[in-house]
Amino acid sequence: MGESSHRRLNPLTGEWVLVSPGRTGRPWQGKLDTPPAPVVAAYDPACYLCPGNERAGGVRNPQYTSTFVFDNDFPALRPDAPPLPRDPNSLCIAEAESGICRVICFSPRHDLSLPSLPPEAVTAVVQTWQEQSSKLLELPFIEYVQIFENRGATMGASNPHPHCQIWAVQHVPNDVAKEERGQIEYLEQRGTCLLCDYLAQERGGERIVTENNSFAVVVPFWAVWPFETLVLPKRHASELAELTPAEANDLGTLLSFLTRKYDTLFGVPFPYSMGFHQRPKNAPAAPWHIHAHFYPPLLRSAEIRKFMVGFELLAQPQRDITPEEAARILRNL
Ligand code: H2U
Ligand code: ZN
Repeated sequence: MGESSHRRLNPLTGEWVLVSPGRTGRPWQGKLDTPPAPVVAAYDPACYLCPGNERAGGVRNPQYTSTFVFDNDFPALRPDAPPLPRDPNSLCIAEAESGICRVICFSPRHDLSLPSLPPEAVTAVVQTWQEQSSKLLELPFIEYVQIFENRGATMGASNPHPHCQIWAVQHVPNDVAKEERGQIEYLEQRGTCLLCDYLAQERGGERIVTENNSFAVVVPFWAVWPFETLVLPKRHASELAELTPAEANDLGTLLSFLTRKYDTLFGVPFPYSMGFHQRPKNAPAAPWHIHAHFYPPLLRSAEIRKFMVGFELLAQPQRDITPEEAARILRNL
């Protein structure tokens, strides 16, 4: 494919990304982000998430020693959204959406994050994701559980204390529905799982970043963000709760390793949004292959980020550095 502009298809979503490798040398006189000051204190008396402190809603956190889960004090969704009237002739269509929003503190330590926590503490985070996910899916009004982490102020994280969020929702969200369609269509056409086949095709290839016994990390052929990665279990599993203790441990170790690579890349705590896509409650297991997406915005340094604006916002995503080049850089760190 070389240096010429081309577009690549994301078979999960059916959407195209424009790849323009010739553009990376262009000058930059635009916005420079100032790298965040490093977090040094293991405990911050002013932090809403540290053990023993009072949260913004007035509730006091316990003296937790591992992970700690609480209901978001400012939830985007509540369990009891009242039904809305529907006019079949109107183009203004709305539906009630119930849900539950929670926050998971990864650790009592204010100054650590996925890359600096001991790998076994990251495994404890994975186990908490598993427990929360299965508990929330048991609720009759919950159809899908989205776990995600916004890391860094540039990604909108409101607090440096290591944490992630869970939004459990009544309806399957857009991106998950798109990926579900892609996976179901592939299974119907080929009789096999899309992501099992994709991983088999990538194994040992130039887009693999790292792997262990149960998981592999790849910069997908269709990646949009400069250093985007896809984390895949090697065996077919469709939800977090299905992972065995050994697999949860392998996932913890892998996330710890991958996030350390990210932090090494530009010598700063690497900002990203990451999260898992897993089978919605009433979806079939055969096409659904659980995976995590890491979407980091940084492009060329701690200061220069990719903006999804202009053509990207109005027409189609575009990237400069090729996925193969990004994978090579990450692999060699
Ligand atoms: P983010 O950093 O990704 O925004 O997540 C922090 C969440 O924590 C955010 O959704 C919640 C915010 O509503 N929060 C509380 O529930 N209680 C607090 O005291 C502070 C923040
Ligand atoms: Zn804290």
